[in-house]
Amino acid sequence: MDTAEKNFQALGEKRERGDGVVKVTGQAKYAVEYQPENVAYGVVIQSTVASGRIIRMETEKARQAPGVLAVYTHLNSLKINKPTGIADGGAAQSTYTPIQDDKIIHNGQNIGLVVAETFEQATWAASLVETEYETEPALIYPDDPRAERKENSSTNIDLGDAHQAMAQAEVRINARYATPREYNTPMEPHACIASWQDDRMTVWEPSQWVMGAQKEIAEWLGIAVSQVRIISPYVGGGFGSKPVPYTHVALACVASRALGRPIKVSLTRPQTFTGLGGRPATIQNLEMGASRDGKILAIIHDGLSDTSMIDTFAEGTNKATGRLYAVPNVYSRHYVAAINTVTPGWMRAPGENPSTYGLEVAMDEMAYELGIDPLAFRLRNWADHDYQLNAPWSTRRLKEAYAAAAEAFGWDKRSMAPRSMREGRELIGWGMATATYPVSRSPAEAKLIFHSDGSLVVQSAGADIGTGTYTILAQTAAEVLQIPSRQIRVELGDTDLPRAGVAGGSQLAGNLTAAVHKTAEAMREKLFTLATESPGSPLFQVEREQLVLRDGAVRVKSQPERAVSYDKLVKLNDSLTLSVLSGTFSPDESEEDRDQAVHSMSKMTRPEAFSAHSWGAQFVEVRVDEDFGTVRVKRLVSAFDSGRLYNPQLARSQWIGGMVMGLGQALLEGGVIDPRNARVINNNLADYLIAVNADVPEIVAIDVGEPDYHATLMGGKAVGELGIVGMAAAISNAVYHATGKRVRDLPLSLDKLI
Ligand code: MCN
Ligand code: MOS
Repeated sequence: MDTAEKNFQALGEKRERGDGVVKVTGQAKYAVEYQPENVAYGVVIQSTVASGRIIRMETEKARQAPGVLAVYTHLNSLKINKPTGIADGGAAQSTYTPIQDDKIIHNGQNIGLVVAETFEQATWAASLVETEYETEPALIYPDDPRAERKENSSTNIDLGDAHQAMAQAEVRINARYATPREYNTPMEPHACIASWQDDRMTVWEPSQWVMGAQKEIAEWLGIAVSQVRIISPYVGGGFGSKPVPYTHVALACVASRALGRPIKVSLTRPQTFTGLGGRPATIQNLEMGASRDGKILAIIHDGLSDTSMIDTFAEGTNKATGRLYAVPNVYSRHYVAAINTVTPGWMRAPGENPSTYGLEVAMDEMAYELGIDPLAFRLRNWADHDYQLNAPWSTRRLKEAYAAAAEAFGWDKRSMAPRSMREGRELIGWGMATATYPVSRSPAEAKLIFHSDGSLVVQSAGADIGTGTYTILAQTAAEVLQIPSRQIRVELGDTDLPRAGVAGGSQLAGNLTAAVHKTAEAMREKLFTLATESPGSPLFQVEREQLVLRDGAVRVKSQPERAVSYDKLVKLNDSLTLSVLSGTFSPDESEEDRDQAVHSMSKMTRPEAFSAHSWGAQFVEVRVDEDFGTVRVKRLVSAFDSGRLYNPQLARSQWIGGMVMGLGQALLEGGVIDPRNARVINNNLADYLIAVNADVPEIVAIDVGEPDYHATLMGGKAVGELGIVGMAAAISNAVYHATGKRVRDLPLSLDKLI
């Protein structure tokens, strides 16, 4: 028993990723690595202008090229129905349907698909298609006064009387902050295989949400959801870009149905920059008023993000504004501006990320205006409850986070004045910011199956996009059923498996550990029943209360050697397997309601009586070369409260992954749009820079959380997106401290510092 216990590694304990070995040894198959028989290859054609319409498309040369099976454009269109957008209770991020008409709304729009026997033949043929356009002037920048602006009222904040309080404030700051279009750039580009067979569509598609994909594809094709199967066991990263399929998937599906062959469509890296969105550009104006002694009295905060001509995607720049500090008067609005761009979408911490960029740089500016240490200024405005929601916090170990990170960083050795710390030619800058991310919840199901050899399988349709879902679900079942987590096989990412929602909004870990935990408890009951009610069981007619599960067996508590092992119970069950399907839906919920919950985000909720969020404190040291303006990040030291950690090793890896992505956002990332034609110029990983190993310094990530059972059943809070929140602000603040120069638009490239 002792050895088993040692290797147990149940929920809350460290262990390595279960999918690690299959990934690093190449055994894990990603979507386009499947090779269905008779597969053909599709290559998309993208528009080269941003606005107008197609007046001529010459496809004959392409059709005649070797190996070509078909060329689909709006001139010989295959029908694709409009999908329901996420905001309206559907799963589609964009309602754009390709090749249905001649209209061009953004540069790099998918306007055709060439299908051939090989990828090379399709690529060559696609280059032979000639397209002529009638162009119209494009709206390129979100602050173009001609761009239609819509208020995104769901994020309005009206607390107290901000305008009056502002007028009375002794100290005021007012500044404009901007972030550029940013791209998710997962390692695995977007690519799928669609296969229509026997009136069913099977799609291998890298997905953060297979049941959302299933719904959107069924809508595109005008077929029942049950006719669509999505297979996505492994995903090479998504970072918010793979919650839903995009238009190349629609094209693959209709082409497969028309040709009766599986079709593989892989976007090239450049095509991923316009085949889907990325984080929209944002512009915010933030005015803050405070008393001389450092109490914030009012915030007036207006933000803007860009969206496409046809869909409203809002990157709420005020998501954190009313929440981080005790500010009695807040007025805030967020607007979207429609321009000629692909519909933007989620990217790690949509909303919270740019919101804390503006707010947390403004906090630093105000701290300097008042001459108060930036950390002390934040503590002076400590919110003992959620002012915006007027609700108590579920847990908020942010003071502990500030203290732990400040101590580990050595913040007390900082001198306040800009340019006051240096080593040789290097200016040293120390900066900090606060991080936060909300806890969301959605119901889910899970199935547990014991086989007659005693092995256990855990099933859920949910995704593991590199986060650790495989591992923590094994750990959850291990804890309840008392078997080593490594002996449990977890199956994920397939619509044939039990219902689950999106790996998005940093909620899947909480949702699925809860569902597996409930299901494992139901399994435990079933094991007890079999042990006590099967005449062939050695524990026949023993009182249930006297039983426990331990070491792979049902045992009598007082006499642990009196036991019946799980494999025996499976046999007593008179079958080869013993399975339980359960989860966190309320038992009276209908099948339709359950379907709706996982095919849209309409059943996603936040804890009600309490305001539940994860928290963090991010501290950074930068070194700025005085002559060249180059910024190097020297140290990242953060402390986080994500409640209970289901696996501290994996949570840490998530946190530091977010921090590194924030470093890239601060210093490197930004789409460059050609002002002549609204084309993304740096549409590849050579020109669109993301942080690489050489950019990343020593990282310290400290856990200060404690279980929060108001937040989730298993006590954990959000992890996946937390680390990126506030990081760009902390780096900006450090650069100000080093140089005395306040840069308010990302990225902090050296041209802005010289
Ligand atoms: N975890 C934990 N304790 C908790 C919560 C989580 O130990 N209390 C760990 C678990 O290993 C869990 C992981 O953190 O698998 C992430 O859990 P969670 O915060 O619930 O996030 P999701 O499972 O919903 O994953 C999505 C989230 C989002 S929204 C983005 S964006 C993002 C992120 O995860 N994209 C990622 N992290 C990513 N990591 C990788 N490698 N690739 C991506 O695309
Ligand atoms: Mo994450 S941006 O919510 O997929």
